[in-house]
Amino acid sequence: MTRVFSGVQPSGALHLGNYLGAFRQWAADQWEFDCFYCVVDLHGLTVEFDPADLRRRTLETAVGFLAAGVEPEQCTLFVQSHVHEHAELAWLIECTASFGELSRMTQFKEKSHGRESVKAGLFTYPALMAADILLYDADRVPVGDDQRQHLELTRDVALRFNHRYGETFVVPEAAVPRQAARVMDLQHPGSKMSKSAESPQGTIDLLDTPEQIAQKVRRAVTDTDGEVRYDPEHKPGLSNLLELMAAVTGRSIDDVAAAYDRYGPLKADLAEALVEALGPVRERYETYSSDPAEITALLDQGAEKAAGVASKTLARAKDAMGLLPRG
Ligand code: ATP
Ligand code: LTN
Repeated sequence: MTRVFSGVQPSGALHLGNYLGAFRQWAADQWEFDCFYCVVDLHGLTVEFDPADLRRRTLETAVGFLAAGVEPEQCTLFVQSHVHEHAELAWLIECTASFGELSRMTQFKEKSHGRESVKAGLFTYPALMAADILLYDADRVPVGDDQRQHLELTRDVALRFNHRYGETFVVPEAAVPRQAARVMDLQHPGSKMSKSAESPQGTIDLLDTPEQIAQKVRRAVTDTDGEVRYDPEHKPGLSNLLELMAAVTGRSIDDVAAAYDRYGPLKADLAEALVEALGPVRERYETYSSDPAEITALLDQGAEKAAGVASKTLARAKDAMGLLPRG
């Protein structure tokens, strides 16, 4: 059966971009494929963090998966640091990837830009991500558009490793959704909607109330020419709203654009469609978060299952590279 792997960082409150660009697809994939979903807390160490916040957000992110409809009996849900093989394989990957190719990663360039002090782990981040994926022999990796380059690197490294040391890894493919692969910030439509956005008004949080959702959509930045037309380059704000409406209703962007001749009604209908789509997510979030002990137990089971797969792949990779096995 096709194996799926994906991960999300415990770096903040989950938002509409995460849901439409990632979680929604992951929840659908679980019925068709053998899915491994991971809260990548080790990746969370690559930027500034507070230890108590990290711990809390790791649990919240796991609840976010469940809220989005990921069912623990249907897939393997776990926390990255619970399976030590991730950190170990990452080192082997760091010794396979080159300094030059890691230097070309745009996420590294963006996140390190203008900073005085940048953690070494932020630079080697893609090696850890490649390890996450390769440990599970994943064929398919559903991610948003922003992660394409990391996936290309993972493929390059897997091919290089197999070529140098013998067939060891499955070479994965990115599965980027056709719609909503890049949901933009409602206030700054030139940037992607992000957990770390400057203005909270630009990001729709998965746990926003219907009133908050409606207000953020109403205040979304558009333009002054008043014409409803899909044109991301010249009309980024309005085009983002059209894309969101298409993603949330399953209609095509052209259909949506043809149905409106003014911005106001589009915004009103979009707010309503979002409230409807996110309502069940919020309800599930509340149900699950009322029982943290249950979440801990689920994550324990997930880690055990994940470790069973990961330990075999790691042993294979160490052996291929010529590391002396213990007697
Ligand atoms: P940040 O918001 O701090 O940039 P992030 O949300 O990109 O972080 P993750 O939480 O690890 O980082 O992302 C989880 C998934 O959500 C990834 O598959 C990512 O591609 C997807 N994703 C994130 N932002 C968007 C967005 N604006 N549009 C579509 N997909 C997104
Ligand atoms: N880099 C990803 C998170 C991530 C991931 C992974 C995604 C870490 N490891 C493995 C897919 C597969 C991000 O920032 N969205």
